[in-house]
Amino acid sequence: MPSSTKRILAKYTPQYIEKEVLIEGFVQARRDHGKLVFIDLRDHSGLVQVVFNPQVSEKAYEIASELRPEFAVSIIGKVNKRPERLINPKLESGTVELEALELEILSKAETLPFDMGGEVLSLELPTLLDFRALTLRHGSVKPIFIVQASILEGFRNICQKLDCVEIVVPTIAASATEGGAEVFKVNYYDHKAFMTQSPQLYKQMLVPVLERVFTIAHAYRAEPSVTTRHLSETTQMDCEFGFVNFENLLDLLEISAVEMLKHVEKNCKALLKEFKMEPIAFGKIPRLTLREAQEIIFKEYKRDNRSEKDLTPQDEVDLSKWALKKHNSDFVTVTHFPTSKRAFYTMPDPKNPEYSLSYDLLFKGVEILSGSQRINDHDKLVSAIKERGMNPADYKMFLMAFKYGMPPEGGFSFGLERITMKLLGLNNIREASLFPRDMERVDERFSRSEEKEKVFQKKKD
Ligand code: AMO
Repeated sequence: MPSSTKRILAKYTPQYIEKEVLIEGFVQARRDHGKLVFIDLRDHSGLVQVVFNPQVSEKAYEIASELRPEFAVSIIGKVNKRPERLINPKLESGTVELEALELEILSKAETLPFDMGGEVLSLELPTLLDFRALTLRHGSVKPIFIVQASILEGFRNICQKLDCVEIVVPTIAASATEGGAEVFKVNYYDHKAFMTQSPQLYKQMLVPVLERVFTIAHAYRAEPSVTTRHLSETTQMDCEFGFVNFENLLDLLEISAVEMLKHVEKNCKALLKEFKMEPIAFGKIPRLTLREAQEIIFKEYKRDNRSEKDLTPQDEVDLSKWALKKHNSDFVTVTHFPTSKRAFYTMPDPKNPEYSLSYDLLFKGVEILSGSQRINDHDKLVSAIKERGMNPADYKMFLMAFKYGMPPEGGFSFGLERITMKLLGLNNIREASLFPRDMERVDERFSRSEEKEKVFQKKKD
């Protein structure tokens, strides 16, 4: 191939009618019509049809007979207008086809383990994940991560508008960041260390430094069960603000959620349509205390969970239905969870310390965010650590920040994969993670003895 020719993308081919162009990409499908060979060529912009005609180039036609799905190729060809009846309205390049003059195979591919050519990939989830390096290429899977990139961009944009500085924090820590048993221990040069359950402690330590911070961080949770909403490694989008009160925090979290998702709706219109999702309902977000939420569940859905310490997954689904019906909102904010159920750094409500100045944001039936006003008094924080049976010595660095002046502060954390899942109507959070980690897999599925398999199946949702 002449290296001087500039590559153009499939979707721009209609701008080059009657011109010679170079395109590069993968063979999506090949159709052999005897005298002619057709391929759909896929690059990161989309598809374009290429025709190999021996009358035009004997050599290219001959090489084309070798082509199979997922071969990477480089083609020089002439862009021809398609006759009216052959226009494909589903393709951006559907008004043209490329008549191949030269063809070079850049990389061959083995025979695929299943058909990747159709519009949908009808595979069971384990197979979809077992062949992740391949299935991610499919036209029904790849867009999930384009939308996910837009969520991240929307989050960054709103954080910058809110004057937050982006920080990068460690994922190896001296203590369990959230407490509890769901923590992976690391053998760190024969010292005790943990994978961070969240960026929590680090973002708080940065408040006296930068006042407003945000981070996109990996969080590791040794989840003891398998559900459709939990991963063992997840991506959290966190904010932390100094000099704020509880009301400010509720406003900030709601603005962040709305702005972030409006950004996605604006920038991924066509992709969201492909997932057949209704536009997001952005009515005024209702705010309920946990107890008020449980009253609604009792009255409207006849389940009496009024003394429970948290919402059940079904409560989250029903509350979201209620918020949509009554407030035209796909979001609902729930506040004041019992202090004993929240992490040690959560501020108890001074009016009733049994409950805390905490909140969750539900979106389309699932909690996508959690956070709180924090305890910013050093001694109270030490007491809260002790009350939970933990050792303040394990939090030495964290506590140092509080010893030397910490303003009233608070923040929140969004779960990236949960938002992606709900936004696109996916059934399982694993579909919203490029390489999901859970009890049964790190890249590859673990093999288990029959006995272990039985125990494992019991832990499934
Ligand atoms: P929390 O533990 O509620 O709070 O996590 C915040 C958000 O992260 C997502 N999330 C998960 N997603 C998938 N799999 C998991 N195992 C998982 N765990 C959490 C959820 C959840 O709402 N430090 C606090 C936040 C704060 O107070 O600022 C925290 O981590 O969407």
